[in-house]
Amino acid sequence: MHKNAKNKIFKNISKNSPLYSYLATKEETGNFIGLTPTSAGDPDFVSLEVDYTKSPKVLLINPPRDIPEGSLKLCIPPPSIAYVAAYLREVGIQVELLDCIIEGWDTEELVDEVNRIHTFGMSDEAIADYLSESKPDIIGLSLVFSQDLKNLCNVTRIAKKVLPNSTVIAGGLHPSIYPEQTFKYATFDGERTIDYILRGEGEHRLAEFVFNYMKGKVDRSQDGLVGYFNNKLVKNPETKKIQDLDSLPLPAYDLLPMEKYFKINMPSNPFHDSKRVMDIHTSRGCPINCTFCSSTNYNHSFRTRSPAVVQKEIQYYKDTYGIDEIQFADDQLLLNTDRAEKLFDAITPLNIRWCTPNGTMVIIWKPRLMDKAIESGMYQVTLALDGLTKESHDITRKPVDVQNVAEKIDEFRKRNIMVHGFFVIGLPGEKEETIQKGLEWVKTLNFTSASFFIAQPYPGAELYEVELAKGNITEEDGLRAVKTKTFIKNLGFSTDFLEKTVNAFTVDYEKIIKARQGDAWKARYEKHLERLSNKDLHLIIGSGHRINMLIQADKIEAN
Ligand code: B12
Ligand code: SF4
Repeated sequence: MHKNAKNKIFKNISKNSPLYSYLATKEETGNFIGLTPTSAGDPDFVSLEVDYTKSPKVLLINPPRDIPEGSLKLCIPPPSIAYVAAYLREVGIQVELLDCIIEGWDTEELVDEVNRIHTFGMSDEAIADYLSESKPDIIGLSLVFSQDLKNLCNVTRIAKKVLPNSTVIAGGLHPSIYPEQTFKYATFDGERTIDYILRGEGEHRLAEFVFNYMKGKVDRSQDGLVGYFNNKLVKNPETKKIQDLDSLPLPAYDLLPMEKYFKINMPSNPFHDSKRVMDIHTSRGCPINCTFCSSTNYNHSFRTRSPAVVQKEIQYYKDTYGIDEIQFADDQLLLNTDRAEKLFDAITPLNIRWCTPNGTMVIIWKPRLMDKAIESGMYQVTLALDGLTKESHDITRKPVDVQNVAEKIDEFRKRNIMVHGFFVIGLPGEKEETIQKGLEWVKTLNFTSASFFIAQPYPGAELYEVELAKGNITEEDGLRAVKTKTFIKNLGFSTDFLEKTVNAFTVDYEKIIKARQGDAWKARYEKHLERLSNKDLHLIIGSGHRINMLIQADKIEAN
């Protein structure tokens, strides 16, 4: 076990689990430049049967997505492949991007009748046509959500069929932590359709891989590389993280059809305030260790970009794309308060609106930080309480000062800021009475909107590993896109109670908010409700009864 690993692995994670071995072997410190060898020991080159006399073309793909019926089809230019592409391009590698979601926006298919799950994005034929036209030598696929593992593997299947000599590489959180499972799902008729997995941040690793490829070889001991050699799995730990995030070029969004995203206009917070919106990441990582979160295990060490560089990035998007809003997608935008204040000071002159669709921690917000944030353009904040009571926070390890929550919300509301609440309900160890008590308390809070998530075991999270080890879930449960049900057995309270209570409360709370806000509610959502109801835009998947809560709340009054 690596010397730093002990602090991060909680004793409840089984020693036999992939997450344990992933955490035990990785170190999150150190810097490296992709062009120098990153092998843990000496490089161990293996010959590749490729034509390395020409410069290879790399195609990076964001696969189609699964979502439950009635959900809003959120869609941003994918930062994962755009970041990796920018670095490849900077070091002179020919690279192209394909976002199957935006390119197949209107293509939807019901893939799970029981759970009413739909896949949207390019059809198999469209992907095959694209590949045979583009003819990349190396195809890199990105998996952001575990629930899309099958979609990623379907693309690798098509890739190997159309271009059998291409080299196929997968990356992202899920393949990094669960490489064996990823290879298993990508095996069709006994043939593996993924050649390698590159664990962790892909910028430097993929560049190094391509440079070796150009010499006709692969380094079997490359940092984070996983692959089969002579039919034996070689699984190298990911021991390096990029410390100097400022050294990375801006995501290569110019390789994506940006106007299509602006036209669809469904970013992370789809109820935005402005017309042209982009997501932005000012940091990576989160050390908080909430039990239900996979992100903290994948990127544990918190690293930041400097305020001046973020300011330049926003200015660039303003000049290039005419954006008028940004949405911060950091896991931990505010962890370092001093830096957050400097960031807000830096963006104040840009005259831009902004919000935090991702949760921020309630305990961090103090009046001075609020004022600086608001002065710099914040119009909405998301407070991630996640648990409903002190007992639930003890279970999740989320630090929340429950007694101050109401006051913090009121402080924001006094300043005319919209406040969204995040709640995760139904964790093993919670009780019916505490859930009910907690929801009664939520009714007293002055949120302007809230999301109530039924706790899901996301692969990479401690919750997933613990429940899997106990036999309360299966691996398949971690790959479902279902959000309105729980698949965790032996919760200690009735599943029926949980699902009915949470799903009904979601709509009830929206009604409470709507009644409280009166005309302001309508004024805020009118344009969005109108847009969502336009079927030609395909902004909501399917047409079932589990439609978005806002629309339900709106319909209830109309009826
Ligand atoms: C922004 C975000 C969203 C946004 C949009 C995401 C999008 N891309 O469309 C929105 C708000 C829509 C969203 C929604 C949800 N999200 Co979310 N989201 C994120 C977040 C914060 C950032 C993702 C991101 O863009 N990162 C930035 C890029 C640069 O990082 P990256 O993707 O990891 O890519 C790097 C490496 O992984 C690697 N890499 C990636 N791809 C490839 C490919 C190759 C070939 C190589 C070599 C390398 C490589 O290199 C990249 C650059 O270094 C992540 C947490 C996180 N920090 O990653 C959660 C996260 C992905 N979300 C998560 C979840 C659970 C959800 C929801 C299910 C929540 C809910 N209950 O509704 C929904 C589901 C949405 C859906 N499927 O419809 C989980 C997923 C867990 C899992 N195991 O599946 C995460 C990890 C958060 C968590 N708490 O654990 N999300
Ligand atoms: S839920 Fe948020 S605070 Fe908790 S570990 Fe994940 S990113 Fe950090």
